[in-house]
Order: sequence, then C-alpha cells, then structure tokens
Amino acid sequence: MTSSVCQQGRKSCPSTLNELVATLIEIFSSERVNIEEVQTVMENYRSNELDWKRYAHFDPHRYTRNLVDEGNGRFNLIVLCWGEGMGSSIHSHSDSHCFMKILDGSLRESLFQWPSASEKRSQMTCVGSTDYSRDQVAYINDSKGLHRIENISHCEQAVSLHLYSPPFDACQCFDERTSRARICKTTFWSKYGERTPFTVEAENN
Ligand code: 2CO
Ligand code: FE2
Repeated sequence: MTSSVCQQGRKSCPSTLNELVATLIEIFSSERVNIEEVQTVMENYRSNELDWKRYAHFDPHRYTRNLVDEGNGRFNLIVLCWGEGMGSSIHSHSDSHCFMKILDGSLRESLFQWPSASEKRSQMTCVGSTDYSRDQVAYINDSKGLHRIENISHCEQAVSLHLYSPPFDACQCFDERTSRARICKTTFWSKYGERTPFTVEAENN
C-alpha cells in the first residue's frame, strides 16, 4: 500500500494533532496571516481518530463545540460534532478568519449573501453550496459572506476541526425566510476534553 508523502517538510506536514497545534501557534505568532499557508497545513494533517476522539462529544439534540486549544490567545481551535441531519443556522464570523477541516464524515457548506437594507424581511439568497469530505479544508470570513453548515447524511455522524482567529464568543445568526439577524452567543460543550458546566443561556449558532 502506498501512502502519500508530504513533500513540504515536517513543520508544514504535521503528523499528529499536537504537531498541528504547535505549527499553527507558530504561524499565528506573526502579525500577518497567510490564509493559504494555514489551509495547506490543516489539509496536510491526516485526520486520525486517536488524536481527536477525546474532544468528540455528541449531543442528541444539536451540534457540539469542544475547545481543543486557545492558540496563545491568537485563535480558538475547536472540534465540532454533528449528529445525522444536524446543521447550524446561517451565521457570520465576527470579523474573524474561519477555517473548517473535516475530520470524519462530510459536511455541506451553503453560502449566503449579507442581506442589504432593502432586502430586510425577505428570503435570503443562497449563492452556492459545496460538500467537503474527510481532510478537506474550507475557509470563510465576513467579506466572503455568510454560511450554513450541515451534515446532510442520515446515517453518518460528522466531526470537524475549526480555527477562528481572532477568537470570538458571539456572532450574528439569520432567519432564512426574513433575513432578520440576532446575536448568538457561542458556547463550549467541553474544554480540553472536560465537560463544561451547564449554563442557562447556553446556545450554539
Ligand atoms: N461557526 C459555527 C460555530 O462555530 C460553525 S460553522 O463553521 O464555521 O459554531
Ligand atoms: Fe461558521
């Protein structure tokens, strides 16, 4: 059996999640972020369940967000667990970079335009959708638009690894039929593998 060998040197080709975190911390220590470099490094890490299963906690009712690392204050690295048929709302990313790598299963990203003032109270416009499978990496920021992420499978769970820089704890969530926005607080189901205490206002976007 042949395995693809990464040709770009050890740092660009992390072989474990820990190595990936170390490389990302180094990349984000500089002021300027090279989006392609981050995407490549995240793609080069081959998903290994042994690395991330301690962060992969599922909830029967909605997708979970599980903090892996706070990236020296520069980014949040989060494992998201999506049960069959689960999805997010349409949401923004609070002026942050958002990278999403598939660790298991596959996810659909649907892109939407920001509603213009004249479109208030009308249906939002979907401008395309892309399916991502294991080890692929998607990128979005607010200038590219809004998105919804869904696990469209009815028989497979999905797990994804998200990097947000700078970290944020709230974003805007939109009602697809009316374009109305509201502020959603983001919450963690677990941090560093440990269940976080339940809070009443807890909600995902
Ligand atoms: N932004 C959503 C969240 O962090 C997930 S969709 O991918 O960015 O809950
Ligand atoms: Fe998102």
